[in-house]
Amino acid sequence: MHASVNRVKAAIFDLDGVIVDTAKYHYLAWKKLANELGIDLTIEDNERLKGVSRMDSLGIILSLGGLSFSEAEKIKMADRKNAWFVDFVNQMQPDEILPGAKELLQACRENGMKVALGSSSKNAKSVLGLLNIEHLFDVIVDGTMIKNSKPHPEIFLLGASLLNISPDQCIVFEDAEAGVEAALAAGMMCIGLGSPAQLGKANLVIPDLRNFTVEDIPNVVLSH
Ligand code: B16
Ligand code: MG
Repeated sequence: MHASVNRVKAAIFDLDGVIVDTAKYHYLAWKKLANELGIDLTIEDNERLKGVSRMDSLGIILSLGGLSFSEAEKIKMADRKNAWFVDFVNQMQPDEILPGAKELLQACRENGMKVALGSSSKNAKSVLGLLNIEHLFDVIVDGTMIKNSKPHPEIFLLGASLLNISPDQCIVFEDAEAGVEAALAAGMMCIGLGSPAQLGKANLVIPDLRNFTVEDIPNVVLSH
């Protein structure tokens, strides 16, 4: 008998907005920068920044205001935004891990699945360190390791390859439209966390991980 090729053997988790509520800190820091430039950054605009690299996010904000700057000026702006973000993150408490996230990471591991992080953030490792949850990941792929940020599939394909698992045996948890697109482009199943209006392309959309257990992962074969 052939094993199903789509048996899910690995879970790849986005960080901001999936494991920890840092998405709100990215928003606050970008909003502060945007407001200084006379640009209004709404919650709706912010959806376009989720999962997107720091410099690409700045590009989207500047285009909202119809502004353009030299590369050197843009790097200074992005550095200022990052300093504000890091200040917020350094004040974060371990209870800011999103409900259900740690339990799901642990349950995946206990059931023989591989677990990876797939985050566009260059701050991902320090955030995991602050929360003391690095040990829950077999592989960590972050914004320092990739050339193309989401919606490009590079981040998830690198995660699968480092785990040594075929992409069609991976499932991705994402809160961003760009992240859902990246997972699907990588040939992976994707569970969207948030609103179906935003994440409708995902195979399944749930509000958060609160009531989601390892048994709810489609095509998973549990070892317990
Ligand atoms: P940094 P994720 C993404 O992380 C964030 O969603 C996005 O808003 C941010 O711009 C990006 O990381 C880069 O972050 O400035 O810290 O390098 O959602 O892919 O975990
Ligand atoms: Mg995210």
